Amino acid sequence: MNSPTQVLGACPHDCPDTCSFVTTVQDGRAVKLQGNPGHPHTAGALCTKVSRYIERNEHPERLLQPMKRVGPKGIGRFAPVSWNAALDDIAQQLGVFKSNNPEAILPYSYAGTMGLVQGESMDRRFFHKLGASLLDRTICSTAGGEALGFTLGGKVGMRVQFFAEAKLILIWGSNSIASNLHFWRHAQAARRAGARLVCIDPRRTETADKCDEHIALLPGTDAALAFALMHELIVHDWLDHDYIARHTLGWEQLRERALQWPPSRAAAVCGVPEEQIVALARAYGTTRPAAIRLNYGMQRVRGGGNAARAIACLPALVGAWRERAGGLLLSSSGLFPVDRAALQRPDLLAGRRPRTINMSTIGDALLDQANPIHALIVYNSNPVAVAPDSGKVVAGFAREDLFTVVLEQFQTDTADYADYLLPATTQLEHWDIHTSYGHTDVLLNRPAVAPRGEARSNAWVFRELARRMGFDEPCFSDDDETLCRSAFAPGVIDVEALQAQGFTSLKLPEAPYADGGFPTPSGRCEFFSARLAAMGQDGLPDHVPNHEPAGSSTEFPLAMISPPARNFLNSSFVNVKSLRAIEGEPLLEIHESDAAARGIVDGAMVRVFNRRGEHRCRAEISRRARPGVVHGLGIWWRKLGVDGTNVNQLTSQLLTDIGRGPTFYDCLVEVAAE
Ligand SMILES: Nc1nc2c(c(=O)[nH]1)N[C@H]1C(S)=C(S)[C@@H](COP(=O)(O)OP(=O)(O)OC[C@H]3O[C@@H](n4cnc5c(=O)[nH]c(N)nc54)[C@H](O)[C@@H]3O)O[C@H]1N2
Ligand SMILES: Nc1nc2c(c(=O)[nH]1)N[C@H]1C(S)=C(S)[C@@H](COP(=O)(O)OP(=O)(O)OC[C@H]3O[C@@H](n4cnc5c(=O)[nH]c(N)nc54)[C@H](O)[C@@H]3O)O[C@H]1N2
Ligand SMILES: [Mo]
Repeated sequence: MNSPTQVLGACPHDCPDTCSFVTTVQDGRAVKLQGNPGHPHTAGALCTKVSRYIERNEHPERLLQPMKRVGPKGIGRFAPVSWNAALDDIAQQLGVFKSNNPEAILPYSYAGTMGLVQGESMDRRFFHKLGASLLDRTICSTAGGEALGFTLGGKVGMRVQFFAEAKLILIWGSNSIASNLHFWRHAQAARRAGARLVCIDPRRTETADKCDEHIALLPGTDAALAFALMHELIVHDWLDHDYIARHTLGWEQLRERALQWPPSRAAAVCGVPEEQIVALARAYGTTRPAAIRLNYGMQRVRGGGNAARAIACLPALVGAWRERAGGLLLSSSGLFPVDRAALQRPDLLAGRRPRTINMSTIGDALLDQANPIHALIVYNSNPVAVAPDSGKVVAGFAREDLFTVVLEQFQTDTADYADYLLPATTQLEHWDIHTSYGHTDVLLNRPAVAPRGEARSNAWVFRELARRMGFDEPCFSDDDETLCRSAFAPGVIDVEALQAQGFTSLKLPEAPYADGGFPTPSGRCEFFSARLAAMGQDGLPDHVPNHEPAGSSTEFPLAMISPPARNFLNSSFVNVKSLRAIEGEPLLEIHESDAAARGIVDGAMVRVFNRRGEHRCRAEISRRARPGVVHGLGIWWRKLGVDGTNVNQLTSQLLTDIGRGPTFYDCLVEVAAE
């Protein structure tokens, strides 16, 4: 037996924490995986899911060889083929589509890995050169992200570690304990030092349980709450007039709008007691430093963009940005100077401007006969499970005339519809380099073990396809390590530190907007956005009601939200037995009054339905649910659900006000006992 070695890696998953981990390797096998104690943000601790990453890697159902469909689409029957045969045939078929109309080819990918190499390098080069349709990657964060861009100038904000020094923390639209555990550490440190924690979330989450106060507003009413807070800041003069005068734009107009929102009006819209709003405003107006951890849970509704803009105005009004422990953090990803032009090579489009297809409406896009998609290459995503309005998504994927290639680690719901299913490597088996949307460090992931079976990295697959299609630019021969090196221009990050310790921190000011200097066109926090106005939109934020507001329909009287389950990561890990055992089965949390009105007892099988479809699962009468709102915790694999559906059978393809995002949490349903 050789002595064990330790390999530094990075968690690839779509989570703000982006942990640094250490894999212990013995005789070519990963025997232990732990959080890196040397990385301050990870602090040696991993979440339950990723501490099971070896179980996921060694899973008996890992895909180990390329396969070709046998039998009808969707039943998931495949026969093994060689890599050469698969790649030759795929290249040949894509070549035919390319010569007719390359825009009939569509890549579909998201953040199955957040790695810059396996997620947005060789793949993008390949599709740019091909002239394929472009994909608008909106499924998660564009509503809030673009909204923040209009107000603050980008995905920028507080440094996460300084939350530990705040005296008031609003956790707004986030279940931090489940989905941002390493932020929660800082929030707890603050609380131990006397800070007050307020959770703003329709669901009484495990995070809400541990906060000092929980404001259980109705889904999609966050802007109304934010305006009522502004109203109180104004009438009590809890404003930082100097900061407003020097570092904001559009104050007079915003003031006028906010004055239309007395707490009583917001209380009626939000469905919460007026006193709660008044007390929150007082706390926010009189506590220093005050920090807001905004998160994407609040922007998956029609008015999500406007709500994010309204909330992003608050710190400037009270001058919270003056201190390093004050301000707001939605995402830190805009702080990383990634050289995307070098990684993705948009110049390979050579002046062509292919159409763009919104990934959040893939159901409609696949069923569109006027502008057909003939070939789909899916990687780092499981759209059949995660995209809204699954009835349509499934109908699209089931088209016999659609040529579908899926690169995957497992046979997901999407993989079942593949013509070719290609085995992908995991994070223990490939190179990558990572930024983060919750902290400000760059991480390097070295492969710890050899790929299982014939698994190959995404970048390898696109390199091989490029070669077969005769793409002979030198950039198509860059190997994965070279791709890692091209993510940042020379001198931008400390490469030596990155290689030695697995991470390197960006050099950033502690309180980035203490003296203004926002990355907006005006350099100010733009309450009023001339850019939005020029697009024909409201230049000021507003409360934009849901497409399907709670209480607006007698036929479908319940609002359904479908936030992530703690032990899954979107639809990843659902197939890891030890984690699935904790989650049990697909559940619908419902308040006892809503259950009683329908004759539903705890644990009963129920039908959840609306005009888009029906989903059966078990009901749990739960103190986590408020009256009028039910929770279908996601995102289960359809094939593991009761009748082969999950919550997305009910969600709609309607989009957000800003950012063309999905509206998963803007969804009315009715529930019936079986
Ligand atoms: N364990 C785990 N961690 C994850 C994920 C996972 O699936 N599982 N997913 C990862 C991904 S992809 C992302 S984008 C991030 C998501 O990170 P967050 O955006 O922080 O998502 P959640 O923590 O699920 O928080 C969503 C919360 O928003 C609440 N919510 C729903 N509608 C509204 C609303 O209208 N207003 C307000 N105020 N709150 C609302 C939900 O009840 C839920 O508790 O987490 C990442 N981390
Ligand atoms: N109802 C409802 N629906 C939602 C949400 C919700 O809250 N409610 N959340 C939405 C959000 S925030 C998001 S981000 C999306 C997420 O949706 P997706 O981005 O599709 O995320 P996952 O479901 O985790 O699927 C990622 C897949 O990538 C695969 N993968 C991982 N690494 C690699 C790799 O290196 N190579 C290849 N080829 N494959 C790899 C994994 O095995 C996994 O099957 O879902 C959205 N859908
Ligand atoms: Mo996400």
